[in-house]
Amino acid sequence: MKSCITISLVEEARGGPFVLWDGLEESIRFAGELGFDAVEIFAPSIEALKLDRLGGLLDSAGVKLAALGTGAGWVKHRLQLADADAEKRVQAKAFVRSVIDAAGQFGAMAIIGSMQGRSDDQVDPATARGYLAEALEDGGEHARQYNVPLIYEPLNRYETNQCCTVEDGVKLLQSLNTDNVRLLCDLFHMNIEEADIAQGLLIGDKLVGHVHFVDSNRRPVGYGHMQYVPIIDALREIGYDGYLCAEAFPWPDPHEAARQTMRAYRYWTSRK
Ligand SMILES: [Mn+2]
Repeated sequence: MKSCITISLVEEARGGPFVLWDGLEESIRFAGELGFDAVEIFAPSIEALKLDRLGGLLDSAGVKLAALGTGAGWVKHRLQLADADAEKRVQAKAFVRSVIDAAGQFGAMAIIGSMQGRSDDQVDPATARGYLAEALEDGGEHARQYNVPLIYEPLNRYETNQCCTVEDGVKLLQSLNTDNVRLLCDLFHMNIEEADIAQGLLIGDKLVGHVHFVDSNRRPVGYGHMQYVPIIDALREIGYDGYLCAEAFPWPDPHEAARQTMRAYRYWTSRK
């Protein structure tokens, strides 16, 4: 299992669960200095990623790009994949494809989280789920050219009513024609929704494609009451070899949150 840390470039998301906030250059440099294998970036636009310079920044820091979030599609542009308006859904899918293209050139994955949207007065649950499935088919097949899966994240009930558990996510993925979508198992959401977090990971099995490594209160691992022994055991049991990525509040501050995440990562992955 590899280490990864989140970088946010989205000012509107201040207060959100991202660890590093010091801009692209400084955040990538700091992640490399602490020994992280990779970074996951939450950017307001493709332009903000400075794609012509990103490769050089990553190389000189010795870190890889693990993934790009698509959350700005919702946070900044109010685009979501289950919108009642067909034109908005087209725009949302195009935004996701643009993130897949940006990530793909670095061998990185795009993540569908808040862009999955939800059912509401205008879109009933089955229809919303159908719109989401359609978008995952589209994105999953689009990502194939880069030899990476598209990543879909079940969220807790306060953030979506599409899929809230790993089991529900597995059902959705199994209903698709494409086999190129994997699940993001975020321990914070799982702590709210799963009866048993380790069991949820076992249900996810080979469909687990990315992990958000965080504590019960969304602080860095070690600052809450999550029980990691069964979680790490379950990840080993399913042969998970992807990233443990810290998507956590920058508590008590970004640099200490990053250092604590690295201490916790080393502790839990070296444990016999
Ligand atoms: Mn997450």
